[in-house]
Amino acid sequence: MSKDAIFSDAGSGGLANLTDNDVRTSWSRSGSPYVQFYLGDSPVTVKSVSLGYCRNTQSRRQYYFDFYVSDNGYDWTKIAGDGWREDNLGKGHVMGQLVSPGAGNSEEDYETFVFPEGVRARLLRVCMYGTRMGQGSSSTTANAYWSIDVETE
Ligand SMILES: [Ca+2]
Repeated sequence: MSKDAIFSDAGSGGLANLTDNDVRTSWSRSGSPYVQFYLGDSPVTVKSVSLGYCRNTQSRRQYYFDFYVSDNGYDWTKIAGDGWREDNLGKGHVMGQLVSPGAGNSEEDYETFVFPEGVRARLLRVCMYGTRMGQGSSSTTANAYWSIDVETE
């Protein structure tokens, strides 16, 4: 079986920037893309997923997303974790930590989501839904990350 270790429905450009352990390189797409990780030919336990969020020079941001897992690429299960922040729009997504305005990326803007015990899968998707912008309910379609790290065992 030949599968890309990392894949996106929004194209492959820049995807390596998410897994290069380099805070200076990032990946961004507007709209509702997903980034998919191929975890192995047989299911592995997903321990956590960590996201590195990109800043906006002017406004604070909080990203919206969900994590889904699958064994076959057709049937997907949304994961809900203890203490994960719910989005402020009532759409049932997860909302990331507050990212302050600023230039460039920061290692501070990194958040780890510990999965419930017993989640095993061959594929994992981070489905992205844009960004809360500022303090109210305004949002944008920006999805911009400098890292996505999937920890398995
Ligand atoms: Ca990077």
